[in-house]
Amino acid sequence: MEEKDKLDKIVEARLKLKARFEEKMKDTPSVSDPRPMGTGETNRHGMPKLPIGQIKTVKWPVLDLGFKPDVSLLQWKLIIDGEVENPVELSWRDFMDLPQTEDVSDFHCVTTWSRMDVPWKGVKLADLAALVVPKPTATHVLCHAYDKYTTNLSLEEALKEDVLLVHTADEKPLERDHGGPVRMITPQLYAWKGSKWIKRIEFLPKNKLGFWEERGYSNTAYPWRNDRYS
Ligand SMILES: Nc1nc2c(c(=O)[nH]1)N[C@H]1C(S)=C(S)[C@@H](COP(=O)(O)O)O[C@H]1N2
Ligand SMILES: [Mo]
Repeated sequence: MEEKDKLDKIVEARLKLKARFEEKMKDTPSVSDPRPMGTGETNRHGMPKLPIGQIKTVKWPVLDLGFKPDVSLLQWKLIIDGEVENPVELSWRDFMDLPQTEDVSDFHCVTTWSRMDVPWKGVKLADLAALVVPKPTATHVLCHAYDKYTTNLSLEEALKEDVLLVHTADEKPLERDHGGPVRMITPQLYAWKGSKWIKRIEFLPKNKLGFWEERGYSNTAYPWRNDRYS
């Protein structure tokens, strides 16, 4: 297939998928909450820039399970499978050939720090979903990482425009400390929902709790509702 046709196909599939989840997306608290909690100017989704209980940080703290996998670009692969029509296994090259997105967004960690206006570059999860075509029965994803971490998301959160698999942050290749070569970011949810060192995205027909979600963190993780624990 011609490169352009391939891109057109991804864009078309993404729009179809979006249409399927549009109403549910509009109802998610991080865009629709009538009484969001927090302070400061409003962010681009109409929520207070600093969510309740958060403190702005300039430095970027590092949080993990005590083990930082060392994944070379040659070894790196991304599996996307489960409840999809067209499972794929992407090499680094395949991944970098996909449509690339730049965005600037905020990073809210449940341990009460927020890092504002981070410039990112990567691939939209929605574009990856368009590539694999989730079955009509798919409702959630479980992300798996090279360090055995997992975290779960509903599709109405996962398919948001600002959910990216990033390889670049602050105009530099994403550091291993922060999940490089590639991590996910979830600017509208607490940052534990964004898997560092991401390895596999498993589409599921129902919700399945991830590592922290099984250990008492919230399933939904809405920063403007102080939704930290379940
Ligand atoms: N693979 C993996 N991803 C992970 C984690 C982890 O331990 N392993 N920790 C999560 C948590 S709790 C947070 S707050 C953020 C921290 O990202 P940072 O270390 O880049 O600040 O990554 C999330 N993603
Ligand atoms: Mo965290």
